[in-house]
Amino acid sequence: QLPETQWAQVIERPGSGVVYKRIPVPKPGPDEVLVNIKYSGVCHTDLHALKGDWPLTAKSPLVGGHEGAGVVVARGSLVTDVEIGEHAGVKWLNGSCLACEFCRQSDEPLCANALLSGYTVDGTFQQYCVAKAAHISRIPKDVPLDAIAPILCAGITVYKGLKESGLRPGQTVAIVGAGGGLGSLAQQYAKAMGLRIIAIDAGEEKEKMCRELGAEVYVDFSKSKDLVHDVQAATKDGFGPHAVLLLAASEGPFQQAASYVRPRGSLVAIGLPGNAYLKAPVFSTVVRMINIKGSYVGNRQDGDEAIEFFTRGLINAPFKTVPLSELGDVFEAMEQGKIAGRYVLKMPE
Ligand code: 8ID
Ligand code: ZN
Ligand code: ZN
Repeated sequence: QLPETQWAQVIERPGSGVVYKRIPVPKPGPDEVLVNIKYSGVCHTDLHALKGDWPLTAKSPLVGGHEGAGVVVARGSLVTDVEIGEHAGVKWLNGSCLACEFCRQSDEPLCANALLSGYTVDGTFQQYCVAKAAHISRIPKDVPLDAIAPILCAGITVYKGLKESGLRPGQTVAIVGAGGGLGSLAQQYAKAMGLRIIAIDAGEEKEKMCRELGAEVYVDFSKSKDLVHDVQAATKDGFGPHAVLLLAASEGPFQQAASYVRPRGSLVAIGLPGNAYLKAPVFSTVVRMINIKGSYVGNRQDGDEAIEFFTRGLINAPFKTVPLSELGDVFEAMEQGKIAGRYVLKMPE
């Protein structure tokens, strides 16, 4: 009783825009499930994929999207632990081999054979999406599928990044790109973890949102005359934040954060601007004992933990819902840096 065709947003060739059209409903393989997506968040990663920003080849034609929340409607013959009708999340990590050293040590995002939703396999900007059963996230039935969608990439990623930062309760985190999708959720996770927040982004709409989400200080990078000074001055002793979460989709802050982080502090690079480099002066990085690292989504356990923070009512970040057909407009607003928080697409009935 599943339909033969469905609505989807398709990138037909690299560099083309998205086309809203009907395509066939895919069939799950033996170890896969088919999820009837109800809502999908729009991540800046989807825009990077559209623009071909990264040194990583994407599938073509491609259905993007990797924050999909919906209902399991079919399963392959080897799938015994997922029931039809269960609520599930489809994430960036669509699948991994589960057998390599990284998978065995629960670093599945590092798997050389990982499948990436909305990049190397079709993602969640369609009504029916295939995912490896081992990698879907279970979503309790009483959780709203629109609000949980952004947790499936943005939430998991910032939660993992905060753990990777080594921050402890009472310490201060600077969140760069605090007004965006990842940034809005990072503030809620940071607050729930007992951290103090310096939010860095641009404009008054984002400032208002950041203050509501838990930021003690907002530094507007478009207005600040001396960002390094302003960020350090936001801490009581003037030594700066204990860690910096770099969530911006532009290179500038990746060159600057080492200058304002606290001695012995950490920079956690999470944003993925194209063709960008991290830069830090060797001398001060050594004598100030700065730690610089990357953090990439999260493993299955991180995913479940991030969802649990949400189901416990600790995570409340704003999102706007529009129909799947309006994805092109969302990308345009995102390109211009005009989105405070996240957009979530509602699939047609
Ligand atoms: O696993 C990962 N590492 C991972 C997971 C998910 C997303 C990485 N990402 C990457 C995306 O590919 C993207 O590069 O994180 C980045 C942010 O994704 P997003 O939160 O979905 O993007 P957004 O909603 O557009 O927010 C970006 C914010 O950065 C601000 C913008 O104003 C916007 O609010 N920003 C920029 I662009 N330049 C800034 C600057 N110089 C800045 N904020 C402060 N200083
Ligand atoms: Zn994402
Ligand atoms: Zn593997």
